[in-house]
Amino acid sequence: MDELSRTFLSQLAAHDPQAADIITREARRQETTLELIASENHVSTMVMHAMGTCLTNKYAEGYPGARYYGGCEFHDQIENLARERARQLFGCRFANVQPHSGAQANMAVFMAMLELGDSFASLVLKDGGHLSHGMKINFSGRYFKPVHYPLIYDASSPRFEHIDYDAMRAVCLEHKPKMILCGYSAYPRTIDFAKFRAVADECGAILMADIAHIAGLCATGAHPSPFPHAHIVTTTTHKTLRGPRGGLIMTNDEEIAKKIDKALFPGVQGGPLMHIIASKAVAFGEALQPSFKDYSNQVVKNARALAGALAERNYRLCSGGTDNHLMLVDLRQRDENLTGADAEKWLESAGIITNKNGIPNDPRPPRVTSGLRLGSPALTTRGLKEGEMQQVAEWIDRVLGSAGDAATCEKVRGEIAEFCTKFPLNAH
Ligand code: DSN
Repeated sequence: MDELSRTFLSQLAAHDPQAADIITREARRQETTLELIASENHVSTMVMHAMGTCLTNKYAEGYPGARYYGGCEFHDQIENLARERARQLFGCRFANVQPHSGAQANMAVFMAMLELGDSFASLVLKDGGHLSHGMKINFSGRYFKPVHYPLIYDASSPRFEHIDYDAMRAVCLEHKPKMILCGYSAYPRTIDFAKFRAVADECGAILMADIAHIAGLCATGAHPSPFPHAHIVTTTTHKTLRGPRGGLIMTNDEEIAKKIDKALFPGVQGGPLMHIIASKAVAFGEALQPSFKDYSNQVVKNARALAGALAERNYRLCSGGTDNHLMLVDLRQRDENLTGADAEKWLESAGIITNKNGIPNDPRPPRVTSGLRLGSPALTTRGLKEGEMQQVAEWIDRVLGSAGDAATCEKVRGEIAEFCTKFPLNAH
């Protein structure tokens, strides 16, 4: 644990021992386990502590220079700093740093660009999409009309389980959606933003790229940028971008930027979380450093190394591998009875944190699944490299091969706790 957190927690222990104890045990959990959830990361000490500042005390509804409350001089400055750094990082003209989350960023875009009942196109949700891309009980599926484009499901195709761009075009030309969404939660391959834009132009649609998962890679060139292709880009700030939990919306179009600002506030949100915006500014500053480019490249190398090491142990990687920070493992080839739910549970008891995930055409229900989603961002932050990915794969296989045997899980847990001492958190 970093020094600042230690000092704070010892003072909190005197003030509120119950809360201090829970937070301390969570810190210990993070320190002694391997975090492989593709959407999670470990922020730096500075990003972490920028969140715990006096900026939380202020209402700053509105935008810099146009607030509804007095006393916002420094809130204007910090929000402008975050906006400027976001623009620089992604090479775009307008950034709104106020979304509390990725889902709220997406909601603001829907509100800005669509009317109730308008249609939009997105990937078949169970094949890697996100709930805010048209799930029936989400605002996006309840108040708007999603049409879905598929992956390639023909196992003989060299692009098996990649986006089917021809089918995407056909779906869009048939339904003429007002907006096309690309960007996913469990898609391990490069997204061809130019192809999406060509289809958007052909059918007169707006192209929205939700780069929540790959934002850090896009910012550093480890994945192609959605700009200039997408009209609107949304993201979270806490995944590969390694910032505080939050959202961000960007565009190059001034008219769209105005609509989005209005839709987010007062349309979707009230007071912005200014302490989080301060932390976003710090995180974007870190992401502008050359070392963040090295980090992002290593994230991709580590994912590839882990995927390769699992394939050697007879696990099938959906789509055949990965181009980014995540992989989707079809567990059935290793053991046809192995489910994602069991794998997640057994691995957690061994100190390996993952999430079960449906695979394309998964015959099992979402609470069971045949797949496991694994990602490299958090392990890369700790300093693990390709060599260590072999060891991680070996532990995963040992636990799953033992069917969660308690003695095996306990032994692996001990080995991992010992291993973790060599890769401390908050070393960056
Ligand atoms: N819940 C996130 C994920 O795990 O991918 C998406 O928002």
